[in-house]
Amino acid sequence: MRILKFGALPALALILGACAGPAPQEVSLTAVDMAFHPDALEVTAGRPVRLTMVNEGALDHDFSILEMPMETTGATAVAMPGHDMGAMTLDPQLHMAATTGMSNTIEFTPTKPGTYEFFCTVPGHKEAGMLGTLVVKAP
Ligand SMILES: [Cu+2]
Repeated sequence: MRILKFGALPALALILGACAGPAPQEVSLTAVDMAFHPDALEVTAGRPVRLTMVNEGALDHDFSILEMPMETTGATAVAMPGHDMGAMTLDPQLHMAATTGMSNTIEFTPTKPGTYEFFCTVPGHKEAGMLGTLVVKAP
């Protein structure tokens, strides 16, 4: 009986997981003044990505990609509570801000393999080194 109990739990988790669709690819990075760590991320096309950014800097930062073929569910491609984009002339497809000491999470599914640049849109930050590459691999 005991063996059956322990065996049934992972099987149940597997079934529940399958019902919720493919498991998201968990990716995380840290923003500091003025860089992203790491500055290179790698994901697989066609699978949902759950990206978390932790802001360990003293300034507000964001993670933005100007253009990338992707699927999103609703407003998840733009997450920026308390973030002033008033002076911004850019209109990034993917944009997530985190104020100092906070973290934020965004979800999207990249649909086309390639190498995409990400950067911080706060004026002067990209120039100071806040940029990196997101590599989307073929499935
Ligand atoms: Cu920044």
